[in-house]
Amino acid sequence: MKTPASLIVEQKDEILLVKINRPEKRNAINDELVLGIESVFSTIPAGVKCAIIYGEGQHFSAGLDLSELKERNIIEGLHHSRMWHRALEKIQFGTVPVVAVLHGACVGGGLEIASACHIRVAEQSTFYALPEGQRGIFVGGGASVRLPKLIGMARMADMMFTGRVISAEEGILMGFSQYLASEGNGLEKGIELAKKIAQNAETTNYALMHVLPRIVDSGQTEGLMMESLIATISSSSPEAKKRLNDFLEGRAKKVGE
Ligand code: 1HE
Repeated sequence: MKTPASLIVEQKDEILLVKINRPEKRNAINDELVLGIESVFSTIPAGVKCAIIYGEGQHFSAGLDLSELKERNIIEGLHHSRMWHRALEKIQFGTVPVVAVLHGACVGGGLEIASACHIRVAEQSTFYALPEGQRGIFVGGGASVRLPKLIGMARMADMMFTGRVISAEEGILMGFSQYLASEGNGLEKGIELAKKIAQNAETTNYALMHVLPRIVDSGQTEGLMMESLIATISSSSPEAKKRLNDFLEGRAKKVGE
């Protein structure tokens, strides 16, 4: 796995911890980091069942490294945006679910990375913004596709029109993050969730990562057909049959246990 020093990857049993490690620049994402993210999420080691992405220092990420942006021409700009799309697709449509653990600034491209993950945990200090509006640019790392699905188009447009900053608590209410953690405890919460995710049948995690978003993007007729197909595939697996028998014979946990 080829990773720059600004991306630290550590495997703990079934969980891969991926840390953005550029705190002196507030984890601003330069090209090296984008390519590192693409490489890590394209080559998840065998045995890993869930990944966590988080940031070193006071912030998750200050977004795109603006110092690399100012000299780009049109065609370079297009290739750059498509590079982000490629890398973030590896997170969203890779081989394992990814939990984002957020704190401090989660802005611009940082918010785009978090939006590509499957579950978000926000520490109290987290704040969300899209400073692209104020910098005279537009989002280029997939936010216009992914963010409206989480918080709605009007809220995303407001963030860019007015520079609105969203707090961790507001982010929960808007649907951006699914869990709030006290300061310093986000990673622990992320690991707890990752361990649960790792226990699922792999076909269920696959369906949630790869089929559910396609169903949401399609019309009702195609969506319902895809649902029937994946429901039948999952329930026919030996793993599902074992889990169903375990419940029926009193060996499995009840809901909420
Ligand atoms: C940076 C960046 C950056 C910090 N690119 N160097 N993102 C933004 O517009 C957000 C810009 N950053 C900020 O508003 C603030 O830095 C923070 C609120 C995130 C943090 O504030 P603070 O007081 O903790 O740090 P700082 O003093 O502002 O920054 C420390 C250093 O990091 C400083 O460099 P230094 O050499 O003077 O020490 C900053 O210049 C540097 N730094 N953020 C480059 N973003 C796929 S397209 C996505 C498009 C976008 O993401 S646009 C949004 C960009």
